[in-house]
Amino acid sequence: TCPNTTNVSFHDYQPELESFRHAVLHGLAHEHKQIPPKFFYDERGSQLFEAILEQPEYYVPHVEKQLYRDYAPEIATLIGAESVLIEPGSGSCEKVQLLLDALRPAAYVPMDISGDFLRQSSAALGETFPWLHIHAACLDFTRELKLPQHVPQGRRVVFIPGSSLGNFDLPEAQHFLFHIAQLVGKGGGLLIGVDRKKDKAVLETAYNDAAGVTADFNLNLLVRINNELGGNFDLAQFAHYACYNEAMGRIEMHLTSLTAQRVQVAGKTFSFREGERIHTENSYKYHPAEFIALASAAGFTCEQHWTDPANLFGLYYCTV
Ligand code: AVJ
Repeated sequence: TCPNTTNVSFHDYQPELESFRHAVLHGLAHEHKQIPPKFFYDERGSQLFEAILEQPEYYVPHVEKQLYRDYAPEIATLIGAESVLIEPGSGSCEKVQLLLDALRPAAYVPMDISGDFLRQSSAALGETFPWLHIHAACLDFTRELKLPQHVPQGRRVVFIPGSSLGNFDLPEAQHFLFHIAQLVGKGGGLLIGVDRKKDKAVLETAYNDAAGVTADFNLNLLVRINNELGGNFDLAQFAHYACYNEAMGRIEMHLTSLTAQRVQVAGKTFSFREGERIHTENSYKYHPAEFIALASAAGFTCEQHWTDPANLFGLYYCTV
């Protein structure tokens, strides 16, 4: 069969790829060694992340998808038909599919930094939903949020599922929400899924799955450094470590050096003490009242929020 993708347009804003080399050399030279989480997502890392989403302990996608199944009609009533639905970091466009039939937007604007992935997922979505007008935008949404030309008029609603906001610290998160408020304008909306604060054991289990997929995902960063930057990390000498920092309200992921050792990266030498860690990710959790306060500081009013029976995850609809 010949795929009909005439309902899909693609706009390449050629996102500037921040240098992995610079981030690693800079991050490892720091007294508190760190590498930003966005560098997890090379091809293997993206595959491992998809596998994390399948782990039973990582409740986030399971609970969130059920919220969309349960509340799609109510969400659609709040948003109204003929909206322009914008999804920064759309990835596989999986979750939006649970809303499209109820929502019937005038257009869907998936945004992703990975051009090939965006092309594939928007073409596939266009086949599943032949009535949907898709305007895909390849860009780095942490740097710029812009809509392609020829996107129709209509209430603009930004959709951020998956608790992606959790990777930002508070000032960054407020800044990001403020930019979204500007993009959607008066009358515009934000539909956002945000993980909640909860029992430490539940959180720590979610980031320490029994199959070890999250550990592989974390350690893949060292594989990537070895392959792309001529590194010589010995993977057997580092261990995945994830813990809930209750004072900061965040899951932290680290890679712990199991011995005192030296490692070469791009011709430079870095030494590790036994037990020294590389901080690779923060995942902030929010009580509903905390998220609502953050959103209102950025110019949003929370119109409605939903949670699952176990109070694990929060879904919010906010307007400007
Ligand atoms: C994609 C940032 C929402 O923090 O829960 C999952 C990433 N890391 N397991 C999260 C992640 C380890 C995820 N976010």
